[in-house]
Amino acid sequence: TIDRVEYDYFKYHPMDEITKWMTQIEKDYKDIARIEDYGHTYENRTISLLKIGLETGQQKKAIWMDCGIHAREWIAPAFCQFFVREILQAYKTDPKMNEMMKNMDFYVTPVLNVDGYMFSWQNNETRLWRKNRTPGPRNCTCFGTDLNRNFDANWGTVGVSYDCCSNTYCGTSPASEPEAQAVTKFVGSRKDDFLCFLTIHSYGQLLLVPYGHPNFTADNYDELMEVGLAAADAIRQVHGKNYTVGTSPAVLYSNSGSSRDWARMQGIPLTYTFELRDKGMYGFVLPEDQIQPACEEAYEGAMHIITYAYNK
Ligand code: ING
Ligand code: ZN
Repeated sequence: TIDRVEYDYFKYHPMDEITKWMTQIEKDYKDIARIEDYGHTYENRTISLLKIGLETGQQKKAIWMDCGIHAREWIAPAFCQFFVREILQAYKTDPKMNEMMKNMDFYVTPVLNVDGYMFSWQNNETRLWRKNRTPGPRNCTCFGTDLNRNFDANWGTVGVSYDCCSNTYCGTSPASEPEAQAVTKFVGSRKDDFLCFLTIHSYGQLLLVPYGHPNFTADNYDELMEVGLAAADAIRQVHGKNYTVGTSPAVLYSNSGSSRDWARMQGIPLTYTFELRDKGMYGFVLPEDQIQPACEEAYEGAMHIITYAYNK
């Protein structure tokens, strides 16, 4: 069982420990959890997810969650791991979760940008790395594409840079990056199954809805806002933290090529970006004593959206 793992969910973990943790989860929950490798990074590391749900022999609905698309946002992988622990525990004790596991599969990627995440663990100078680790094109000597500007969703139009040294460099073409291709292929091949697509970032305490482009409005914008605002209420009830809900242009600034916008354009109805704690006091270097409260509140927010999607 998970208790036997004795994994410390309230510390940050390097990639090798997260990989071992995934293997341990698969072992401890043979009947319900399975690792699926679905792509490779630029540096040829495996991109893996945990598929969690009961085998029914039928085509099931699905929930997508990815963490760690941006390297330095360490609270995000910590949240994906916490989320997995919580749903596996709830599955045993909560009849509602048990029922969900019969009808849906949860696909959780703890670290999408594996190369970038490992680079951010290298030393103090690399701790704030954001992008992946693809070398720049032609005579550009910088590294990395912003994976959340690289998806095929109004790619390269607003809130991006074509300078490969920029932190918001969008890459050479839509989904030019292997990490974006992996998600595009996996989710795109079964897009009708996914009820909801949650992509986890930090920081800012925001719940962002599509679209990042100011000229486009999601056809279910009202629903996205209503569900998002209720999720923010659920979050506030846990530790009193306020989350702001809205589109990127309404809340901060426009952007294009995000995975959330891509997923919505694929027809997945409920797609959200979570920006976890904090609001800038510690920023990307959120102290470990905030991992637990940050995860507890975000779990309630995520479960609100997932429950709505399930019951709809
Ligand atoms: N923020 C996201 C980013 O890709 C975002 C999402 C976009 C927030 C635009 C606000 C405005 O930039 C982080 N923290 O990565
Ligand atoms: Zn981010």
